[in-house]
Amino acid sequence: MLRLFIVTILLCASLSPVEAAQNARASLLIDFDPNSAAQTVIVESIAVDSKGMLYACDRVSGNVWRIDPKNPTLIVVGRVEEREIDGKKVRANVSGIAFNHAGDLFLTAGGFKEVLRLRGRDLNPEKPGVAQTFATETEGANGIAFDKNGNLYVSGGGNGRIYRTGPEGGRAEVFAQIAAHSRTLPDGKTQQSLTANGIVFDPQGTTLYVTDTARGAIWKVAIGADGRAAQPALMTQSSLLEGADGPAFDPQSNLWVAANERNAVVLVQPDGKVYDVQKNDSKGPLEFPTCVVFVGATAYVSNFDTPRRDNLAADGKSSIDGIGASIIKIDP
Ligand SMILES: [Ca+2]
Ligand SMILES: [Ca+2]
Ligand SMILES: [Ca+2]
Repeated sequence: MLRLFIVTILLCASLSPVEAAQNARASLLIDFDPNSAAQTVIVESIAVDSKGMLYACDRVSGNVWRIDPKNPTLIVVGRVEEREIDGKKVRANVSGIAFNHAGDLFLTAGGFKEVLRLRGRDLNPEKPGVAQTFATETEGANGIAFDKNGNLYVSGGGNGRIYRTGPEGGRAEVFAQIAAHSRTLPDGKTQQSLTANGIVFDPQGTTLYVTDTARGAIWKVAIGADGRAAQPALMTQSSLLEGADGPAFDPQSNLWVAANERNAVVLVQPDGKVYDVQKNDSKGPLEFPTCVVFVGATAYVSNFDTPRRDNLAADGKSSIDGIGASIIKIDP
């Protein structure tokens, strides 16, 4: 037993970070609806608080859940409510979710063209808080990130914009622009034109990384000392990145990206080289993954389970294979 342990340690020590990631084990953390594999729950992204708890917002029920990765059950701690707009019920359609340094939770609401906020004190299982408007004029609001000064950044999906507000929110301004691009997916009909999808800051909080789902690419937007954006620079483009979303840095400063179209999670080295970490067919554990977050060296990935490309079920039209909306854990 001890020998096995020592051999394992030596083996791990000799692995490169890429090999270690590729040898990591992917397993289910939580199935959002154990009674169904259909899209009864729709979760695009996960957030992590300072204690390593996970948070997710379901578009269908509007519930904001807290999930303890050590004891994974769904605890409702907040709510996102529908609105009546021009006589119709409109869902917030939350895509991105992130905490700021003060411990408040922010959610991008593409349905409202807004960013919503839940104060940390209102994330309460006894009396779940209701998310309120924080930033406006964020059309297509999708990814979300904060810089080291607490400014809020929001991606605009298909319009390629990166919006920004100060730490107090309010009307967003266009901070940077990823050039438009559209691509016909292998099904011959779906147009993929999301050029500004998931966003994340580097560990220094000074360069914003943008996943370009349409091109299968990563852009870097450096922020100068004057707070202005440099021209977006293409970091890398790869067929492995088709469907890129939900980026996160691992402890070695490699960027992990959910490649939703490919049912894969990929690793992008600082030099731009791209490798598959996990990839599988429509049966999972990855089912159209859309977001990666880290707690220590463990990656958590949310499954959106859209019926497309490598996630298309055996029936050729649904995503009913696998278990549906869920969170997957990738252990080092
Ligand atoms: Ca399920
Ligand atoms: Ca996204
Ligand atoms: Ca599925």
